[in-house]
Order: sequence, then C-alpha cells, then structure tokens
Amino acid sequence: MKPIKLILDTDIGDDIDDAFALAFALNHEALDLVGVTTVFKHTQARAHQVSKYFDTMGVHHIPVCAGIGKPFKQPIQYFEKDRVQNGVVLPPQYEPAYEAYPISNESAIDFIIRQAEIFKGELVIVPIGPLTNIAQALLKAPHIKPYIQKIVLMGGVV
Ligand SMILES: [Ca+2]
Repeated sequence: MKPIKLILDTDIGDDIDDAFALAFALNHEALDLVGVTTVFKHTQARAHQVSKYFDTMGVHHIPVCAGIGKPFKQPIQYFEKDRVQNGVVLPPQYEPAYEAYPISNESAIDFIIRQAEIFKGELVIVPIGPLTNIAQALLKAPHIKPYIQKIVLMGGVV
C-alpha cells in the first residue's frame, strides 16, 4: 500500500502527546511525513524543537515550518511561570540552544498550500493543536480544499 502523504500541524512543546505523535508519524511505515508545521504561541521555538528532534533521530529531509502563533478568535491565556521571548511565550520544554537546529524559511501556511498543490487529492493534514494554520491556508488559497484528501484532527481553537 502506498504510504499516506501527511503533514503534522502541531503545538509541540507544552505536553508529551505531540512529541509522541511526531515520533509515530515519523516512524510508521504507512505514513510519509512530508512536513511538520507549528502553531500557537512561539511557533519558531516549537519549530526548532521539532528540528532538534529530527536531528537527534538522524532525519534531515523533512521541512519544519513555523506558522501562526495567535488564534483568530480566542485570546491566549498567560501564566505566571511563562517564559517570554520577544513578547511571545516560549514552550516550557524549549531550550535556547535549540535555535541551532534550522527551520524552513517558508511559512507553515505557504507550505500547506504548496503541498496540497503538489499532492493533489493525496494530502492528509493532521492538526494536533489550534486550527489557525489550517484555517489561514484555506482562507488564503480556497482552491486547495478539494486537493486535501482529509483532515484528521485533535484540536479546537481557531
Ligand atoms: Ca497538541
């Protein structure tokens, strides 16, 4: 069976579940992880975390693209323990040394649109954080909607 072309859209860095999903998507033989996009709060920091993980696993061919940090509708909740960089809250599991691990210059939105155009009808998007990137990609390029085979999600905030 042909592997499923998959984009994992994640707010990795707050809890372990997204890291587990990333490991699963990377290693399952039925899945072809074509890229990882990050969403919610400090998306560049989250992308560097994914890149660090890939480097640890010896994976250097999968693009990691930062997306939108601020949901369209719901305000971001802040906590006393939050660490802030350039006005944006860092993920609790982030270390500054992770910036050494490169991420793509392409935005998550443009990456999703481009992959939908490349894999017409084959692309599956798995958002496991707020749906901001998916919403923005569909608003920016509504023609990609029929190109996306399906969206399998565990999330909520837009
Ligand atoms: Ca998540």
